[in-house]
Amino acid sequence: MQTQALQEIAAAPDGEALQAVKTRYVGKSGLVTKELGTLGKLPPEERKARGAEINAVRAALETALNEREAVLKQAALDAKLASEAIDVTLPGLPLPAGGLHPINRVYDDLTAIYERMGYAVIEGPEVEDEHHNFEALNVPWYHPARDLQDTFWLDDGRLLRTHTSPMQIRYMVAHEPALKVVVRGKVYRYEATDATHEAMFHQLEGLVVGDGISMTDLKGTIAEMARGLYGPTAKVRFQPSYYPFVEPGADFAVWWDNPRGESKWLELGGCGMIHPNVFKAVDDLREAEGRERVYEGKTGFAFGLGPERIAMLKYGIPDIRYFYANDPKVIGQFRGELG
Ligand code: FA5
Repeated sequence: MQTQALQEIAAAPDGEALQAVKTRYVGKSGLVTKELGTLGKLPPEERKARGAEINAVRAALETALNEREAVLKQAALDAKLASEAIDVTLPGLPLPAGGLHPINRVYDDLTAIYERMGYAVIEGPEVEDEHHNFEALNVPWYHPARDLQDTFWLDDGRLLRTHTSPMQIRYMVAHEPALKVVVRGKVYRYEATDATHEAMFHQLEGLVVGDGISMTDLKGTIAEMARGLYGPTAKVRFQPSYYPFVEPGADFAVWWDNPRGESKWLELGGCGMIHPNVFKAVDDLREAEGRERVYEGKTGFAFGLGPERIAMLKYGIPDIRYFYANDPKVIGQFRGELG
């Protein structure tokens, strides 16, 4: 029995099997235990020797059981550790990294150009009032130009700004000339979208006010921006246009001379010399706040452009709606690069 039991102990593959062997031999009703129970039936002179013999078997089995248990426990522990082991020589898991949105890249290019020319860079509120978005910009409520910029109105009578031009008013009310500033930020228009029009897009607005500022300064500034964006051979084109807050007004385009063979005139935005009515509206607002009237008689220019147009060509993105659809296949291409 001992030989048989020792073989079974040695062959037990895991703790459970070992426990079964233990129960079968040395458990309460195990084979060895039962053998001890038969001692009483033996004649007294045989009992002692037989008892010693059975106890020796029992001790041998218990020793073997304990040793086998220790071996199996260690093996189980080793297996668990092996399954949890980390190979520190493997390459690390890639961490998801963000990147600058293409519109912010274009903004950064543009603002760097204007900062070199001494402009301050500011932002302003996206929720505006009618007075700053239209009225003070020489667009009274009955003016047909209001239809050109269909508006999202809020319940309280305010609106989502349709352009960054209201910041011309806010900046001039708060600051005295001379000044040079560019505004960056989102604007909103209630219009059907297509490949080149979104209901939310961005603008860069420029404003320069001082004494003796002329159309020549405006053209030189736009040309300097074009060279900053597209290199020393960049060309600019101005065409007469109408915006109520400038006179004269123009639209400007930049020659996009591009290695992919997509060279063309890129219509970028509108510009012009600040209309005297705008300076008057600013002085009225300043006066209402107890500030000095300082703008009448000044001269200045302003411009506003859409960075989406620049980004679409620069990065070869055919549809403006890709910028804001949050499709990782588009935006993911700009991941990890911060330049
Ligand atoms: C304006 O918004 C004027 N405030 C610009 C201005 C400022 C003129 C200062 C004179 C002086 P306009 O509506 O044309 O103008 O828009 C300017 C530029 O914004 C456009 O040339 C175009 O690049 C961009 N833009 C206009 N509408 C959209 C649109 N729905 N989606 C994307 N870009 C647009």
